[in-house]
Amino acid sequence: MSYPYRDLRDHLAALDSRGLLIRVTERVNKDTELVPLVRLQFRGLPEERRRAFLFEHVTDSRDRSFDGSVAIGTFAASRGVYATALGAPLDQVGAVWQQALSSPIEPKLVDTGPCKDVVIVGPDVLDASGGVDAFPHPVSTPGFDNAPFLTSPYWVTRDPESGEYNVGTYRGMIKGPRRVGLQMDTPSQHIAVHLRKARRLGRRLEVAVVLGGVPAVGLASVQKLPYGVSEYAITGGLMGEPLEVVRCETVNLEVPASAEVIIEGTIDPENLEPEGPFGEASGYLGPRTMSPALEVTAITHRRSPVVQAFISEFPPSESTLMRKIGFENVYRRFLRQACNIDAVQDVCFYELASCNMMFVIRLSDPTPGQAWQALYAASGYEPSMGKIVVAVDDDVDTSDLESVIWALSFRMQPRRDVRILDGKLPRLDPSAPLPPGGEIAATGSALLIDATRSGPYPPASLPAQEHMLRALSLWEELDLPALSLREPWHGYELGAWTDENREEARLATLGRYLETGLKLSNPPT
Ligand SMILES: Cc1cc2nc3c(=O)[nH]c(=O)nc-3n(C[C@H](O)[C@H](O)[C@H](O)COP(=O)(O)O)c2cc1C
Ligand SMILES: [Mn+2]
Repeated sequence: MSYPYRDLRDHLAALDSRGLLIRVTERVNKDTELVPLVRLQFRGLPEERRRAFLFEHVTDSRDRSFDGSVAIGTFAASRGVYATALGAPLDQVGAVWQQALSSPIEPKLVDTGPCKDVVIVGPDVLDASGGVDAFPHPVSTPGFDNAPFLTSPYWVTRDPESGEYNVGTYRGMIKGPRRVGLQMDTPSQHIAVHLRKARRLGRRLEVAVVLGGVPAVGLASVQKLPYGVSEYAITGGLMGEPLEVVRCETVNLEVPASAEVIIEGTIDPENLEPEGPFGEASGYLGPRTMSPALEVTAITHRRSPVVQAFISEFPPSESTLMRKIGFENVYRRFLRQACNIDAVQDVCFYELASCNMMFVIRLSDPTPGQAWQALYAASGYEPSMGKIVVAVDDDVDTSDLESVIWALSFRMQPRRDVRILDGKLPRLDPSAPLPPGGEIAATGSALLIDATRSGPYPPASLPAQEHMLRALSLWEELDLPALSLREPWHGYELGAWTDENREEARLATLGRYLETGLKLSNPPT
């Protein structure tokens, strides 16, 4: 299977043909109206009814009009939108990710591409064109954010020592025609590693910020991959073919050929300046931090560019849904392959926990020790992720939090089954103790909970499957309302059940319970 899109525009056409795109032709102000309109569907519609938006007539609070449009929610307004971006049926999303992670494909260099339609180089020309501010970047949280931020950028950099590529999504504050602030959540972000190395070598770091292009780049760019794994190669894995890249004008970097906008420049790793605050996936405004800034040397773009934004901030959002799907696949593979825990079936992340704070690992018949192995290993993948990590058995439906609460309530004893680990990075967590300087430090902790059954259990107390199946046909005959059944929907044995229990239950279904009554009377009469 090869990837169906050459660029973002092909993907928008696919969304449109599936009824998943809302085109807005009315004038909409990007500084005040645009994101609030899209936000409403995340506060007022169920996920399956949410759609992507394309704003075709964008203005701003300075009464500017823009040659181009704004696309938002186009990767993950809903699971259907995400599957469309991946170019796969909904039930194949996991399989495509597992394939991409196990079979990356390196990008292919081509001579030129649509991202070179317009080339703007040099400080004076950039300033005269408006530079990065000439594009309709929306204000995400009007009333609280202090600027428009790039929310869907792919920051392309190379390891200053090895030359290896990294592509990561980090928000960018629009500070001037030639200046974009870079915010890094944690020192473990890969661009932060590149900046530390550049600083040690006494060099500036070359950067290209990509907007748009084939959607697969963006799905890889927000993914938590190990350091040294190239997101370009994972993009190729997702596409089943190499990503086409072109050379930049002013920096030694290659970028997706069909991108809408490329912002080239360098960062002085010695220079930090205030950035933010900005609405975050924690559901709160994030702090103002001292951060580096990109000094722009060139911009290249397509004619009438489609400027993409991710709707992020308060969860659930496009950001949390795309990270949920990504993380679930990365953690599953990590626990099963790298950590050798075959009992792991899947890992579920929760959008209201920003997909960083809480996750539940589902294990099938774990052997002694495997639940703790999975809990410690999952906690070890990334210092800023996993404040609450829970292990459950495979009869728990992790996508249904009520089912998780059932496991926590009757398969867990706090004194025996809970551990608290120290040394986590409390990312965007206002409840965490702040060290005196206000700098991020490992002052967070993690709660690990083994909520798997610790031994044989009595049966789940629902009627046995044959009786529930019979009930289902009766239900239909009686023309009762359509059901959507929750797991579990019938009883099943869990080890603690004897031949005698089984026989007594059988007799009861045959109406012969008085025989059991007699047996259980003292003295028998
Ligand atoms: C909408 C959105 C915004 C994000 N903003 C930031 C950000 O401002 N800073 C940051 O460090 N990570 C941010 N992330 C998370 C990173 O994209 C993620 O950690 C990714 O793994 C970074 O790439 P890396 O692992 O190569 O460093 C954001 C993710 C999304 C989906
Ligand atoms: Mn990376």
